[in-house]
Amino acid sequence: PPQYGTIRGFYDTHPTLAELKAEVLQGLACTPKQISPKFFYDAQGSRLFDAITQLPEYYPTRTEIELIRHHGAEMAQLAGTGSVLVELGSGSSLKVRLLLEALKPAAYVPIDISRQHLLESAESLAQSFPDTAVFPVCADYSKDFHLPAIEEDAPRLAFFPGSSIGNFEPQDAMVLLERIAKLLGPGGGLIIGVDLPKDPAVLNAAYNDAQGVTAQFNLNLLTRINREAAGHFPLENFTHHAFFNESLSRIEMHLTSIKDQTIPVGGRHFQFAKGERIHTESSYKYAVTAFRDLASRAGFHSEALWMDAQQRFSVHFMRV
Ligand code: AVJ
Repeated sequence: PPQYGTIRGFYDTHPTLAELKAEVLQGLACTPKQISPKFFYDAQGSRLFDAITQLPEYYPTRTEIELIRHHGAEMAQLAGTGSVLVELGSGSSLKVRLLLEALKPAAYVPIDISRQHLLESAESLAQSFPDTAVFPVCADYSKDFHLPAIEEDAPRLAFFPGSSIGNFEPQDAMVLLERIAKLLGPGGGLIIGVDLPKDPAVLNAAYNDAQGVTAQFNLNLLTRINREAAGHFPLENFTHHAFFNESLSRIEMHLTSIKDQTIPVGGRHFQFAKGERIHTESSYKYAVTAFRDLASRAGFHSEALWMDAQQRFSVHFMRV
């Protein structure tokens, strides 16, 4: 029999070293060079991201938490109780704690790419909510993933906070939302956090914090590639660059080579010109109507919207 207060099994489809290596090599061979932001989240990257969420300049996390604190009861009302709650990119599972009391889901399925971080958060959450069956799934949700077969007839609810949808190119975001809609089925609900376009100074500060934690987070990608994909990046030869691209309504993060250099990675050699960049992250910012249009193309209609007084961040309730 399942033990209460602990996780109920663990579905591990963490990307393998070979997959990481292949994707990294492929990205470095592109022009311009690019590496997916999903690779930020090794153990150290997950810790650095948690540190980012505490920074004075990084408004998204605290703004979204306030929205959930103030409107969580309404969100739960729309969602209904007894559902299977699936969270994409659950990280430390801190935000979902604010919803669980009111939601009383039959089961909670946190999905994350960061294995150790996921397991620790899932265990801790299971202890706090002994009546909720917790089934962690380690997976790359940007690819096809499968859910454990639990409570097959319970309605499903997806929770996708943090504006992580903004890390996808709009077309890919639409495809991911379509997959979520399929996973939920007709009538299924989605609570999704979406960062809003705003004063570029506020956006630029959020991704260029004074303490340099975001720079460390970005550079940690090279440390990880050195360790896991036989890379030889000298960290001191690359710098963090982040800026708001207004015409595309996205923050871009890059790692910029400070000089001409050749870097061996996984047995291959990559040439970098001085000033050449690796594009490591895009973070799209969607106005309310722009996001509704995108989601409606994926089969969702909008049922509710919450924003803070300064209109920095939005949380949508959508239904298939
Ligand atoms: C919360 C993963 C979407 O784009 O704001 C924070 C990650 N990158 N600082 C974001 C991030 C740099 C983040 N996501």
